[in-house]
Amino acid sequence: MEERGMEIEAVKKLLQDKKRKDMAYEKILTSMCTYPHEIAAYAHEMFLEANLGDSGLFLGAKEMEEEAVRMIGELLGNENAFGYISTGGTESNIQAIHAIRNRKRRDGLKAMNVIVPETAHFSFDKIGDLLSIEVRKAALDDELRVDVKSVEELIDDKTICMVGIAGTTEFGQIDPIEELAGIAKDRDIFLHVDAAFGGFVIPFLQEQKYAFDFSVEDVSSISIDPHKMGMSTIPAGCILFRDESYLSELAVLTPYLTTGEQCSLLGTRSGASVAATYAVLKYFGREGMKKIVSECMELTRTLVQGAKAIGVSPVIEPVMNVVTLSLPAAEVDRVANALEAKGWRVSVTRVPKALRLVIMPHVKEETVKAFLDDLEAVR
Ligand code: 0PR
Repeated sequence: MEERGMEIEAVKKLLQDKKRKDMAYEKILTSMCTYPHEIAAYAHEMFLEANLGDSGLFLGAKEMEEEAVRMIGELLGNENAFGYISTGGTESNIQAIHAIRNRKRRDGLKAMNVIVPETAHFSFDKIGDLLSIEVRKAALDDELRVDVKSVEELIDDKTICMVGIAGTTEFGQIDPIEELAGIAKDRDIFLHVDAAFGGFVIPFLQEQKYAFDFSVEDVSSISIDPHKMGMSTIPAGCILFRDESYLSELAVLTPYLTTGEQCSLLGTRSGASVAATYAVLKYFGREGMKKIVSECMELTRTLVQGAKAIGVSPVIEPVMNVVTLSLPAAEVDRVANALEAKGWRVSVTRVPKALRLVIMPHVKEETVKAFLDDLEAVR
């Protein structure tokens, strides 16, 4: 830091220079984030200073958090679910496993394990590390859903939790949550559903309905991210528990604050993105959210049809707005690099190796057409 500060206009100029180096979302086909809706940006700015770590000082922000949690719970089949607005899927996943870990640790269990699908997001590797829990990875079926038999084989008397994913990061696939719930019930195991991406997509799909949320009796907790398909500002996730006692497992006493205890992983936390989440949910309603998802799915179909027309097939028929395209293994990186050279941002999946595209609300019809032209040219 310099001894003397700069003029405000000079700082603004610095910021503009930096902003020019950031990519605009238009040609980004790798991201699960997008432009926040304008009402989200408005709400965010209005509540910039609100700290929900000391929520007795910011009663309006606190009310919005409670209302957002209620609205999201209702969307996921239980308006009486318990939870809070987190910083995203990673924090929500951590807190779900943290809660059941604490419960089992009090019961005297040691050397615990959790079972996640091979497709699980890397946040579960962080969880294994942070909570000193073994993370066992279950195999997939042909459609890249978790193989329930493989999950069953991995269960032992130290298994405290199974995870199902509703909208896998790489393939946008939905695990068989009802079947996992059947095992959870029989074996009395906590079942966490990672719907960080799919939570704001699956309830609005027209073609097919999937049971993945609290409407499935033995689902214990769910992660869902407003900062992905929820059109909110970053950082906004949400962790919900069916049973309040699990949220209580996370409580830490905060005697000198306006609140007696905290269940969040963070201390100081943003009221701004909570306000943004609340504002978006109020503004769109179910109808508005359905329209966004329908548009993304329509473009997803256009992309898949166009790809097939030039001889490129999807790895699985897209279930949601994530498309993975099969190319000969030796060609995937070359094609991805050639597309990047044309200004696109695409990613490559691990197993099977394929080109991955996420069709977020910033992707428009002309973008898909231009992308297909470039794909045809470089393949
Ligand atoms: N669970 C699932 C199913 C996810 O897809 C993700 C993130 C998480 C949990 C973790 O969420 P947070 O990143 O909010 O903690 N999925 C994307 C990914 O890692 C996130 C992302 C978004 C990556 C934008 C890149 C990007 O540009 O691929």
